[in-house]
Amino acid sequence: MGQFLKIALLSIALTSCVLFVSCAAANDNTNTTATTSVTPPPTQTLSVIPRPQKISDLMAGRGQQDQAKPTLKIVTPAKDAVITGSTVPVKLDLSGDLMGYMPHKDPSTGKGNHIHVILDNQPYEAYYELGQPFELRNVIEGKHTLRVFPSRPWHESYKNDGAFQMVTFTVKGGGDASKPTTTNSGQTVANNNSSPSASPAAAPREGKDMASSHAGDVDPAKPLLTYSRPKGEYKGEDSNPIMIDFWLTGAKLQGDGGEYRVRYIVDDDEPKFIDKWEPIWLSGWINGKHTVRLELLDKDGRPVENGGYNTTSRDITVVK
Ligand SMILES: [Cu+2]
Repeated sequence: MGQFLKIALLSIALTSCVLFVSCAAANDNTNTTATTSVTPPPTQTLSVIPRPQKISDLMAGRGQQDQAKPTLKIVTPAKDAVITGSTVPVKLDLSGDLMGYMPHKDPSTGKGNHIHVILDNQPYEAYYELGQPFELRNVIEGKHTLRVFPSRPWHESYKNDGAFQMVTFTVKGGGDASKPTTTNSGQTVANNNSSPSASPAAAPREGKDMASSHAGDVDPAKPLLTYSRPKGEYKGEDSNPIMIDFWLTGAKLQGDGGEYRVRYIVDDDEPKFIDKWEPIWLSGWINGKHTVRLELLDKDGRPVENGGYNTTSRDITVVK
């Protein structure tokens, strides 16, 4: 660069500095630190909003269904069953005070009541037609847990006694740990990838954990937080607001007369608390990948340990 050009650029720079400082002074701005031209990343400010009107409208169109008290029974796998092979048939029995509640996917909307089925601490899979078989395939060897509870078309769970069921079972032989565990309809329920031959660069499936899926040492008699929503990808109007919903067993929250709290952390934001066992709706999401973490805390604010299941993080994607 020529000497003349350097001097010319320097004087332009100096002039702009002087102009910047005088402008700042004129605006009585006490912060006169020079700014850079780097655009800060967009920030996200989430707020808790009341139950959205469109969900209240859906509820109004469902008759008495939202007052139903559906109860589930896990017929198979039986409690403590030992299953040889890698396919685990899941058979559920739905009863209780149903008031018109029945799982079924409406072919025209792709929505409907369904059961959330959770293998170990993986994201749930939806089970819509209880009359049709539901299988977990390529389940890897070892101890596993299965959790189920009824849900609404907008994925809010029923929270009555008997709605939630959990069993522990063991798989002998098991599937190929380098391949995902799926349902009979091909949905991934666990990515496994615990085998050294599995490619570490394998693309994560939407909203699915990358960890292999074994049961933690879960004690069903101890307080247990079961993460349900959010998961996966949220598009268009489904991305505002986004619901957080979970199941609680053996623990009553402070706002419900108990001593526990649920802490949630979105991305690197400050921790927030849920003190009543109800879904919350968060609005203000920006496009991109987000992490939602739910934890069960005791009265002293300490995480409650139960086989590693009481702290769960999920990646979700928002596409507006
Ligand atoms: Cu759902």
